[in-house]
Amino acid sequence: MGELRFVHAADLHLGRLFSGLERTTPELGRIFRRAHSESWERIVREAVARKVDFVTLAGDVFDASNPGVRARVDYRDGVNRLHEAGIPVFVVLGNHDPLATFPESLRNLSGQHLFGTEPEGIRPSSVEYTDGVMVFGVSFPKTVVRDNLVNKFRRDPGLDLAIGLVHANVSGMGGHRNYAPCTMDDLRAAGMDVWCLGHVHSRTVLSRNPLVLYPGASQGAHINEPGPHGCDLVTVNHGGMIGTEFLPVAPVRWESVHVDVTGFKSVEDVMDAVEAGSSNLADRDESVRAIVVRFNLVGRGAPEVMRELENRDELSDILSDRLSVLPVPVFPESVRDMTLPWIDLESAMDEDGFLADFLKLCSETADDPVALQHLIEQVQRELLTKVSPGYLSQDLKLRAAAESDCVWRNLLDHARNLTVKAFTDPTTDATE
Ligand SMILES: [Mn+2]
Repeated sequence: MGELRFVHAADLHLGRLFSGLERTTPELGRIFRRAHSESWERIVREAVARKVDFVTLAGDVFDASNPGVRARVDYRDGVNRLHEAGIPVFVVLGNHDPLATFPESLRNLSGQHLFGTEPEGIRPSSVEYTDGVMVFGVSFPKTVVRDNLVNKFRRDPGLDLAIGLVHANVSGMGGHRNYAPCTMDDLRAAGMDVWCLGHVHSRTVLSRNPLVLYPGASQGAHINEPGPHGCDLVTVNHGGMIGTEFLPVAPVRWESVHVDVTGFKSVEDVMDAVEAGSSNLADRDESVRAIVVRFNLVGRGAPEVMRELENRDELSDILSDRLSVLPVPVFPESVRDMTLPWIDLESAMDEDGFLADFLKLCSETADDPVALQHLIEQVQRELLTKVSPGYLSQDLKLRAAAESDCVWRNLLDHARNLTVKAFTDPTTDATE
């Protein structure tokens, strides 16, 4: 077998719009509206420029099961460009774009192989020695798939290279709906050399041999999908060695930035610090055209400064104006007050009254494993019934959180600080 290279991408979510980014300039608005499509255009450009043997897409190509015209046209244009360059596309569908409702007009595009709802193996016609290489895939028939799809895959004997393509949740990865669940053992048992997966939106390499790869969503969609996003270039060399390289393509980057406001005398100082913290965020990533940032104010701010910062809308407007002219424009997603209360918590605890009782309760709960566990269970129960797991912050990804009391202590501290600030008047309790 000669050297083989292909691009693997997943979770393009074409047609998805960012919510909450309406208050921006027309230029940034256009970048935001086009971000998901542009990430797909760049995947196509990378594949053509690198003359890869084929492209694989592992589900959630579209954000909606009935995608709009623009998303359909953008997808079709990409497949056409690849076809003109002699690069076939292998596609399986996921929970956002299951086969039952996949647009008729896109089912039989030239150069596209759309897998059905039973696993099958296809030999890429573009690859030399095609007999030795097969791509196996299966699509979601409908949105909710509780079956183990990976168990149905079987490698054909005599193949040099078997690639499995599926939208699935391996080992109940936190923060994602448990569709098409499977385990690492299931993946190994199927005998594939490479598993090209989709569903988990942050890039994750679960194993090198066999290569088990989630490339992540090609464009992060919100603050809990931060950092670079893109696709992977998978290479199989003459000796059968398999490697993969991440290619960043997302034009919009999400980031959280901590700004320590301790010692600042004015809101102007805070603005300058925020601007300084925004200017080098995309230093080494030339694919980024705009950055959306959540600013977390930390430390202990002077009461008069913090009071002025309470007008978040005005603050966001000013930041928006100042940061949109940076070389890589920055848009403030929000400004969060994570600062410490103005009062001294230790001495407040020694006094009488509601605040002291509240502080004692917080402190006792943090120190008592049973009480902390009780609180964790209560919070998780509330969150799980009301919030989609994708929107929970990294700290609340339940698997990690359950194993780490430290995460919960930090959250408890944060809740305590917010409550104390709500109950204390900075103008009378100013201690600085
Ligand atoms: Mn997805």
